[in-house]
Amino acid sequence: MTDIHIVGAGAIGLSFAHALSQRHNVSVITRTLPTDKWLISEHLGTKVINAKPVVLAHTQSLSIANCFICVKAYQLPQAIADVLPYLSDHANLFISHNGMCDLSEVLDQLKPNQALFFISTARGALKLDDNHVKITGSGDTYLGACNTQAHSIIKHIFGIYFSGILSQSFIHEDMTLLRWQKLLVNIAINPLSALHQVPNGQLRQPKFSATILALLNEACTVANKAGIKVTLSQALDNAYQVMSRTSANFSSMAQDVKHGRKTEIEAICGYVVAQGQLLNVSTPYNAQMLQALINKH
Ligand code: KPL
Repeated sequence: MTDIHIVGAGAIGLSFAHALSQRHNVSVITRTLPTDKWLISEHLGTKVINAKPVVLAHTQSLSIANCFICVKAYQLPQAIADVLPYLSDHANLFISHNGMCDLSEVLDQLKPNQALFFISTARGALKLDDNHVKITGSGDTYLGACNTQAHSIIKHIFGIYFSGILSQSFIHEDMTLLRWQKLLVNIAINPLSALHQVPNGQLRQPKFSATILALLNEACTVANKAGIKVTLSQALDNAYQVMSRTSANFSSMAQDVKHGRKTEIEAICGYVVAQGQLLNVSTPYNAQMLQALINKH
């Protein structure tokens, strides 16, 4: 049993907190103390999540050995800056977010024995209210190593925190490919589900297929020009598989739009548009999604 700190009491943060609390001591770092206990609803019913809330500003001395940061792409730099001073010299830092973020600044700030991992998850999780999360789908979760230290311990880490804890979890050997594969799934699902306010499964309707194809075609062309070996047919297969396995879930972007929150569109379609400009690939469909969702902020 080890100590784990989780940053982000959103749907994914709380679903990880619950899974990890079966074997480890879990604390969730929050800005203010929650008013109620955190709850999770799964097919077996509703349970209290066995995790302790921690407010960093209230703690005198804290050494964090394992930290899972599950926040929005645009919150990542601040979340990392907040926990960095508390990380132990051999800390394992796990980040999980949608879209692409530049990790070079994070990597520059880590000490030689601090490991950085990326978690790509397609778990369907829905926040019912501030303290209550519902598991709505069973997508795969992948762990990838972002620095040398992480590479050297990934199998050991996977055994402690993933195997037998997070169902359908795997190690992925190619970090860059892993992040692109996740990006492609989010490009196919998030913007359309947000604009039409439909659960993921409804995107399988034929009326959406031409747009999904065009969005992924642009993104795969950009990826291929950048030297990333993805194929359009694989990207479509992955996206439709996630739609099926999380069919009842409202994507994180659909939920953000519904609640009037900022979305991650800049890190998703915005990334493809920006890379397309650099690589001379035209990306009108992604640009249109970017514009439509920026207007919702
Ligand atoms: O990552 C997701 C999200 O909602 O942001 C998927 C995998 C699409 C699950 O809904």
